[in-house]
Amino acid sequence: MKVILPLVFAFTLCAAHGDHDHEDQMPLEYVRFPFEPIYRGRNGEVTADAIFSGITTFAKLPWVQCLTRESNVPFDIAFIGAPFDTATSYRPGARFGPSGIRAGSRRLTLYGGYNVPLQVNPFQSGLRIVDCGDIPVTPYDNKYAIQQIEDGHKALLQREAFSPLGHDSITGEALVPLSLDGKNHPRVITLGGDHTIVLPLLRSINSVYGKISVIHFDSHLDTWKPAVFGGAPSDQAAINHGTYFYWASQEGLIKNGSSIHGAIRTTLSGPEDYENDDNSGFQRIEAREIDTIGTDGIIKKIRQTVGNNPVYLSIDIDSIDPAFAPATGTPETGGWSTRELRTILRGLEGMHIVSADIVEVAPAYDTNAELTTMAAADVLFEVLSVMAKTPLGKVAKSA
Ligand SMILES: [Mn+2]
Repeated sequence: MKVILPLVFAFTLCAAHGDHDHEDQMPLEYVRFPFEPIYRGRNGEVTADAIFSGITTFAKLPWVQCLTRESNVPFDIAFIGAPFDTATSYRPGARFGPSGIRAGSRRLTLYGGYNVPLQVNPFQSGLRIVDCGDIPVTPYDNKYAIQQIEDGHKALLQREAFSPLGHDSITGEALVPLSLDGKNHPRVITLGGDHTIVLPLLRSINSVYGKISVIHFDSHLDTWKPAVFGGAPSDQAAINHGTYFYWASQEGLIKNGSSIHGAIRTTLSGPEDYENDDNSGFQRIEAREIDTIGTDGIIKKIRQTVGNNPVYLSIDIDSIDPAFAPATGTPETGGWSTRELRTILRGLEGMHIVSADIVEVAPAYDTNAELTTMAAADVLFEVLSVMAKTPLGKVAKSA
């Protein structure tokens, strides 16, 4: 089996890419076909590409220049980096998040990528999954950078997906898309960046899905009023990684009542921060609730709140305890373990996650063992697996 899997994967990618004219613009063979033994030594022996060698994309997926000369290449799920960290309140450094997370993801396909608890291999699910590199983001002008992120995300999200939606697994009926325009759009997984990037990402999501439910894992609320978080000395300073959900709510991007925070444990300016959070449309799960209701109880709360609504998933790496993920902008003790967050994410199977992100990974504060970037990559492996198992559609008559 171990011998066959890599060849199957290589064939799948090969077939998926068909005869598009971008073929000769793809980078080195070992990036396109991460398992395929392509190098033959002088005696004709085959040497498999090693997971620690080569140019690092997320999980060694094919690199497609989605925003520039390969903008016509369709895909089903794309990873894209948003290296922005100029709206952080404490430790900067998340601009290196995308490259750090990619480095932490190198080993994801070492054994083939089969997710045992979810019983799926997202890399062999038939979906075309690519790494689009990073959105160009200026570190000199936040307003301009936020626009760049929105435009870059829209450029990916607003195209049509590579694969058809397929049929409902129970009834066999054809699925129809959840989008406003009735088209089948791809899913985008963004590698942050500080959490401010979610404001332009939600603007992009809004252009395809309208008001969206949000699942937000974070030790912090991020719905703070600008006067409370940062003091808002200027209009631009008022948009930062503690206020972006306040603005998203003000702009009508968030579906009230079916959005929820998980892993909250921040201190507050006062109880009124929770009133403001209520007004921003969120329910809350405190980090400490895991001691009483466990991961099952947390999954249940999330599913009851969000239901079958299309949902955007935003994961701050600081939802995980700094013992497991120290390399982040504003660490808070008393968080969930990496294992607990991964279990909770697997519990989202079947939910309509339209796109996702992981943010606030600042590799400079990591241990030599790369704990945080590895945790971020493994968390995304769960998200990718859930996406691979759940088509982004509904049965027409339930519309
Ligand atoms: Mn946070």
